[in-house]
Amino acid sequence: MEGLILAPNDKAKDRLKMKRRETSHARTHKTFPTLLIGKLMIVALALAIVIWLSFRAVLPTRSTATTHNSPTPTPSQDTIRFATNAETPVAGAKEVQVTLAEFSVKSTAKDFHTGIPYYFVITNSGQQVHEFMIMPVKPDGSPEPPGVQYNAKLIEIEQIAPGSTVYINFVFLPSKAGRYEIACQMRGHYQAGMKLPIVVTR
Ligand SMILES: [Cu+2]
Repeated sequence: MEGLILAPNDKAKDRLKMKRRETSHARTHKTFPTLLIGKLMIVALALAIVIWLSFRAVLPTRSTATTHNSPTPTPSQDTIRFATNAETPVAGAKEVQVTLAEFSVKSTAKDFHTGIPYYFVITNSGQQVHEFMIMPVKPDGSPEPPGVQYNAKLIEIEQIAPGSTVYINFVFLPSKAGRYEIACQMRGHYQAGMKLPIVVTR
């Protein structure tokens, strides 16, 4: 606010101030490139921190997905099983034979109970590659939307070659009681009939 209303005898002082201000302005001009680089560095640093933080926020989800993708050697107490290799039956496991073909799913058991270890022996007796999935259906038995089915799947064994057999131990958790389908979700296979309703009770 200084300098808005000036007494005449203040004019000299004011001129002096102006001069000083000019000098400091010139000084600012001299250091301007340095200041600009400094500011840019701060902005870049802030950006780097923001990017790093957002990556950290995304990473835990990713690592969870990776964990689920890696086959577990022990019988599952978890909700999702991924396995492509052979397993031997755990003690007391009930064997269930599943046969995949074009385009059908057959199983020696359709009624399952929670808390019991099942040993699935899954054979692809067809000419094409198939997969073994256990995915939920609605309480009335109609399929959930594909996204819901896929996200809530209990087991997924992909890429079962023609003529090969895969083995997996699985325990249905009590919280997972409900209606499911053994299905193959390879392109068009589910629609062509590769689904079998099963029921899991407590
Ligand atoms: Cu299939």
